[in-house]
Amino acid sequence: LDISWFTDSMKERRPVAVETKHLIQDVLPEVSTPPSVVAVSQYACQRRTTTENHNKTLTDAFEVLAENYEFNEMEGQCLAFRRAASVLKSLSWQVRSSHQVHDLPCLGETMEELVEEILQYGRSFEVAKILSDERFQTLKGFTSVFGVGLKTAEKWYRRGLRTFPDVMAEPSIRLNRMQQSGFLHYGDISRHVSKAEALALGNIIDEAVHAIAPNGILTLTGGFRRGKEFGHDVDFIVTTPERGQEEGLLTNIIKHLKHQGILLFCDFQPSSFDLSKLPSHRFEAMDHFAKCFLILKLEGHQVEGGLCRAEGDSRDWRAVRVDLVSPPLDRFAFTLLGWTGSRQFERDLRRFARLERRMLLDNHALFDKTKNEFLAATSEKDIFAHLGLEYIEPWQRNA
Ligand code: DCT
Ligand code: MG
Repeated sequence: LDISWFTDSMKERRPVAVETKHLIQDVLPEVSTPPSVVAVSQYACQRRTTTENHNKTLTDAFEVLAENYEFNEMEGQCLAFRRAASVLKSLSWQVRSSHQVHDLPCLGETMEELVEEILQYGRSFEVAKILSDERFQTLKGFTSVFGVGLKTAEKWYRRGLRTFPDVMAEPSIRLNRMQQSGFLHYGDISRHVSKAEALALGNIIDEAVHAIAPNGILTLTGGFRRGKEFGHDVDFIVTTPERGQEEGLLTNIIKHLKHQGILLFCDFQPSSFDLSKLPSHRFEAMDHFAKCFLILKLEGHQVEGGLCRAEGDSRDWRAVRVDLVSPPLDRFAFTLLGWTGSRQFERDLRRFARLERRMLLDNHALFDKTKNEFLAATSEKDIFAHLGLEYIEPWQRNA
């Protein structure tokens, strides 16, 4: 019996995923305990989470509860359920009994009972109640519109509005430009973007970048960099080795796309990045680099295998959401790590840095509070090394 894979993974402290399951199942087909050979960390940045989720029924339920807590501004509870869902996503095995989650981090007694209920009845009473709740459904619908956040959705709900036509017919509502485009292109941008479509957009933007700056650098990030097959948008980082030119690069890319007639919407946010002001007390979620939130027109002939189209749609184009962020080159590694996500992975990277290492991490920099200095990095690997973490590949960051 060759067990080198086992010792190798122990050396890497990698959860002994699929292989262990197969090994145990091959030898003892009736075995009911999961291969919890390696303890699961409470931090997502110490777990390897691929896109393969063996516990989707459970994690979907946990995420509905988390979202409902978010809608009710119960942040602590929301985060607790997001964390628990993330732990379950990292498992290389399917939970078949609630006892199996007993020793997992971030899953308390209530959550164990919830797992028990779902495993026994195939659903949770509380989740079903939330899904049929009018307020939940309405807020979910409104916040699914590009440019509509929870505050706005809540305001519309309190005014008695329940549907998109209600919003359109309400004379006192003045939609901003982003929301107008959000409603205008709702059908297209609420439909997922495929990997082929993301690659096609990559080609279009790459051509724009190189028409402007021959040594410009375009990098795919976000969910597609993590190996997802589908996303709600496509995220890219654009930068240039020329110091201070990155913001100009972005505005010129926008001009280029406009000239091509494919720019359906653009919200450009200039850079407010100032390294001398770091580290700020609140290492905020959104970074200060120049960025733009776009809606682009993608044509069928540009996409290998064609567009993701709604049934009965005869157009040969669709609208797609694209985000571009443009950091200075010496901030690239931090931006790449931050924008690759997942959000849960990022949250835990920062929490780990703060609580376990007395360091502050965000999309701009890593600051060591003990040494009172910034730690330089030219790659994601450098940042993991500074944090004393094993390197986690992008496709293992789907926490
Ligand atoms: N991000 C960030 N700060 C924010 C929002 C996002 O640093 N305020 C990071 C985390 C994930 C990444 O940017 C991309 O964000 P999304 O596109 O929302 O997430 P995604 O993982 O790409 O998901 P999807 O596949 O649905 O686009
Ligand atoms: Mg994305």
